[in-house]
Amino acid sequence: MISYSEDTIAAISTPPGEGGIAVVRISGKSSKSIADRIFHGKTKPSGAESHTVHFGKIIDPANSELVDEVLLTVMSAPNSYTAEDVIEISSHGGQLVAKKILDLCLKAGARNALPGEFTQRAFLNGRIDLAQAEAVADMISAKTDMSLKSAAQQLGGNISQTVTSLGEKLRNLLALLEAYTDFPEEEMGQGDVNKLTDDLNEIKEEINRLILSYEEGKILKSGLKIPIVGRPNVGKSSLFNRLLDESRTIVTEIPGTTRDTVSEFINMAGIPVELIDTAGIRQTGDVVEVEGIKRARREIENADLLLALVDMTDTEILDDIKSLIEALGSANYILLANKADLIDQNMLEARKISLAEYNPLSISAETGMGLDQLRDLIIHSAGISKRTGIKDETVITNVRHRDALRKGLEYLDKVEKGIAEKASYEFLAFDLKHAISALEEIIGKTTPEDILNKIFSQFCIGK
Ligand SMILES: Nc1nc2c(ncn2[C@@H]2O[C@H](COP(=O)(O)OP(=O)(O)O)[C@@H](O)[C@H]2O)c(=O)[nH]1
Ligand SMILES: [Mg+2]
Repeated sequence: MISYSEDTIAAISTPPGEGGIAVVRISGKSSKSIADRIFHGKTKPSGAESHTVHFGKIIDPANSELVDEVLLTVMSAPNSYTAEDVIEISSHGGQLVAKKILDLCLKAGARNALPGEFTQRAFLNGRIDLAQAEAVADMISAKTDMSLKSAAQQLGGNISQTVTSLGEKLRNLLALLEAYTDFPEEEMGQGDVNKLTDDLNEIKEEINRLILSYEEGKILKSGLKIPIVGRPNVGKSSLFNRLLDESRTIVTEIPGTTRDTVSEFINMAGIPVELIDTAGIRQTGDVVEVEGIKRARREIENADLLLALVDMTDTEILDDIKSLIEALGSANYILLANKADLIDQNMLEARKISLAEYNPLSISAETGMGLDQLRDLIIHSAGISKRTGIKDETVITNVRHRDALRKGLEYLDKVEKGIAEKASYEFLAFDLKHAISALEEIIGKTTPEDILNKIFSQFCIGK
């Protein structure tokens, strides 16, 4: 195995702030000798067995001052997170202690780790592939159990295995084609033509399924963005708060007080849902209000789904519905008639009949009426079954993976077309090779350096 770098890197791997413990992580050739210089216990880190934990003191070699009592973990190459020698020092919590220990490591010869550099080393040293490295970041940022499960499956290698097996199948076809490239005059036998087209179709189908799974995967990972829109005073903030089950925004009777947008993530049947309370859509001369409405428009453009709210007690509700629907254009929305608690049963039935064309769901942000149905509608619109949740099939959650699959599919289409048009074997092989390399970008075999750097720079420091 080639070691990726001569440098030894160090960082605080626990999040900033106060906590019970903080962890400084060191990785690289000199991690043990660096630990030897600052750690004083029964055993020297360099003499310790791999995967053992040692109690001792961190002492500043410059002035012999005690910094902290710590537990030090030794993990020898290649059985560590980075596949290099790794030392982890668990000190008392708080940024100051950890910062001091990190400083001592730097003075003793380590350098500050870049964001994601530990994971990058794990990748470059061949311990995990790129899709798995990305899964590490997804696990850290997962917002619900279901997003966590899909990231864990990716870290476990489900995408890597799927891609590797597709790559192997394509390489078999490539071998078949290359056998013919030495005899360009010879026509391909019917049996081989059939095998090639059948296999190609099967592979294309699988790639297509993966591409389509991104629609679900995207939702699992990033969730649904759902702004609540409607005229001032229809109850947007009340609904927002009710759904959040806590009061974060001011609910008031003065129209237009929600000047900006407020957003919050909630967990709906395993899907992370970002609810956004927006300022009302309406004409106004007030500058601040105008800004809020502009922002609401921006939210509408980026929305997965909108909750379009009207007021059941409003005598001009039909006009309001019409103008709201017009304002939303082609966006995907659920129409809600709020404050249904304020009108009696007869009136409610009459309203339902007169609004039948638009079929709004009657709700009350005040009493909670209709909100279970609303939640079901939202889950349904996400295309994820509430009962089964995430399937065991590989689901693509990363747009980079989807784009690589699309690129691979385009090349396979070319191969297919080429076979039909009896293109030269070399031509077919050329496109097939491109398809393979597009797919293998997913696991990092063929990924350009700049894309690698971009992926790892999005990690936090210490990971
Ligand atoms: N009775 C009743 N009052 C509601 C309901 N939803 C909102 N309200 C009231 O309507 C007023 C405006 O609500 P608010 O949420 O601030 O509307 P927004 O301007 O659309 O955000 C407040 O006085 C709320 O208490 C509801 O379902 N039933
Ligand atoms: Mg409001």
